[in-house]
Amino acid sequence: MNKKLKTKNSYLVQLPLIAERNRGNLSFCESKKQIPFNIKRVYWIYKVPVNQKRGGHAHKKTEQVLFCLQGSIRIELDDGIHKDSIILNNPNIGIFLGRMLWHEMEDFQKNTILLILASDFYKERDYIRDYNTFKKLTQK
Ligand code: T46
Repeated sequence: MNKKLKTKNSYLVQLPLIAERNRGNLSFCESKKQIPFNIKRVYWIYKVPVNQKRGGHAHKKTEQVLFCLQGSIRIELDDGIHKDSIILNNPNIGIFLGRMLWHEMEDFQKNTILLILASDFYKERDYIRDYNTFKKLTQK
């Protein structure tokens, strides 16, 4: 069951979990199933120093799902009106980030690994990296 959040265009993605006694766990996701778009890009973030923040931007069109495969982070979401603060610390539960959501990742635990599935190729022009610009666009 996916859980909606206060911020628009966002929800928690619960993946299938195959937990086998003595063999460990397996989770999976597929395009247009657990992931609501065709995956065009995969990237991962790791070896982030504790106390370092990342993110601090919104995407005009790109949609993404983030999974914390190891460790823990807090992700701060802001749609211009509502805010959410979510801890990601379960490889089985991701977060869908749709368009126009300001997001910051912080409180990285040591050795955290974040995996991100994206709906589009990397395009710097898809980023809004200035918060005031983001605010203006979301108040329209
Ligand atoms: C996001 C959060 C969750 C590339 O060349 N290709 C890529 O696919 C990506 C993602 C980044 N880059 C370059 C752009 C910058 O020169 O890598 C550098 C670091 O990117 P950035 O400072 O945007 O990294 P984060 O961790 O702040 O944000 C990243 C993604 O960029 C962003 O889309 O939503 O993770």
